[in-house]
Amino acid sequence: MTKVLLTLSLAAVLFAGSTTTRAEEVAEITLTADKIQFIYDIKEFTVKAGQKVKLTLINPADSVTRQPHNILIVKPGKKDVVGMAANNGMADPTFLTTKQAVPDSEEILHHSKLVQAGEQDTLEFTAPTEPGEYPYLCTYPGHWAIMNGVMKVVE
Ligand SMILES: [Cu+2]
Repeated sequence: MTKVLLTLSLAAVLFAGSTTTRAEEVAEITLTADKIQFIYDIKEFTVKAGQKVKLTLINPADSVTRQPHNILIVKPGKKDVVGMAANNGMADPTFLTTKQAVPDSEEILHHSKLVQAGEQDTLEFTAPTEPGEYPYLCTYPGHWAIMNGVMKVVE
């Protein structure tokens, strides 16, 4: 009888442990913009579907280009559409100020502000529940074609 109870309680502890690790663990990701090129230091990262994500973009204080950067996470396959919309955004005089270089597009899931050299911005969001490859890109004019990467969402 004692042995059965002991086995049951051990199973309960193991079960509780595994659920807390999976569902409540926050994925903390930090991307740093390059000092010279218009690229992020990380080309891809992986999160779990439905996981809480804390994503920080750092623009280094010793940036040589002094370029501002942002980060947008978009729907699968929509990097080019959003990038082109950013190119067109330049016609809008508020694009780099009020809009923070974020184009009007329904394909954008999350975005940061424009981060100046020596600053950073953190996005907190819940990862999509649908697994897939979600592109991220910087929509400061002229950057997105190379300043991009992929957030992989897995089960
Ligand atoms: Cu950029």
